[in-house]
Amino acid sequence: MAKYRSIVVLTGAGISAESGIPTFRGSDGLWEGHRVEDVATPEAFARDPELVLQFYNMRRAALKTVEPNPAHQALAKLEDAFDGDLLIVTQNVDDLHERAGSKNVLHMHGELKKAWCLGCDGRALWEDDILETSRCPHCAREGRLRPDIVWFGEMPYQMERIDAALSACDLFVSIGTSGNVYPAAGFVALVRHYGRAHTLELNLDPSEGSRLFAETRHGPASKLVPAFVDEVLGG
Ligand code: BJW
Repeated sequence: MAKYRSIVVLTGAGISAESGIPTFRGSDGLWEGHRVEDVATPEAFARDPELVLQFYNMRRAALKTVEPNPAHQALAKLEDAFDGDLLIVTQNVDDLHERAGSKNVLHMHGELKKAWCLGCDGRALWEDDILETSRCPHCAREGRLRPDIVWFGEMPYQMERIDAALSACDLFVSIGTSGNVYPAAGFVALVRHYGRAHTLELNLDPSEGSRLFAETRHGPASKLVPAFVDEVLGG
């Protein structure tokens, strides 16, 4: 019997690194010389839509070549076997949690495989390239689609639901995130403020907020996460 009743797992780029998706701030984290901060903003999209669409088209296409790894699979196994509540809050825009079998996943920074129409505010599943000439499937207008991604300066999705889960959980686990980007980087402090949960970091190396966690384990997610899941399920 697991000793926890309500778990929130925050994931970042590090959990998908071993699937072959580059992280943002690693040595391979640049895209053709651009920092993510220069591409992932509404201002960059207004200035150079072709460049920004190309950045996301390339990453959407690359998704077809990668698979979930043992860390994603272990979290899906945890959700399946755990008799309490488990919510995965991911900063990742890939679909590897879902493809591993996780169901209770919240994409706070959006999803690569969705397009958002600035004309009618509709969202649509989008598997292929978004072009400046693409037409919205809802309102049929041309040239109003953007990737459904939360850029710098924009409000991440479902913050109220995330806050409710953080306040109710008794275990908060942060996996594969550098702790550079807010509000996600502030979740551990918030959980500590609520005062009821154990806090655990699983990351390749200490994150920016590492010292705020009650417990930290460092190493590759493909090893740390399955071991953590076995521990939780083993009680
Ligand atoms: C492994 C591994 C392996 C490797 N195993 N581990 C000052 C203070 C507070 C806030 C701000 C501030 N100045 C500006 C802000 C706001 C801004 C912000 O945080 N800026 C910072 C740069 C300072 N934030 C925002 O604008 C956000 N919106 C906002 O704040 O709205 C207002 C608000 C107010 C109040 C409440 C709520 C909201 C929006 C942020 C949007 C972020 N978007 C991006 C790009 C879009 C998605 C995409 O294109 O994919 O999201 S940025 C990019 O960073 C992406 C990621 O989701 C995000 C986080 O990166 P992540 O996942 O941590 O990746 P890395 O590469 O940084 O780290 C990987 C880690 O994995 C490393 O530690 C490795 O060691 C590890 N690793 N291999 C385990 N095998």
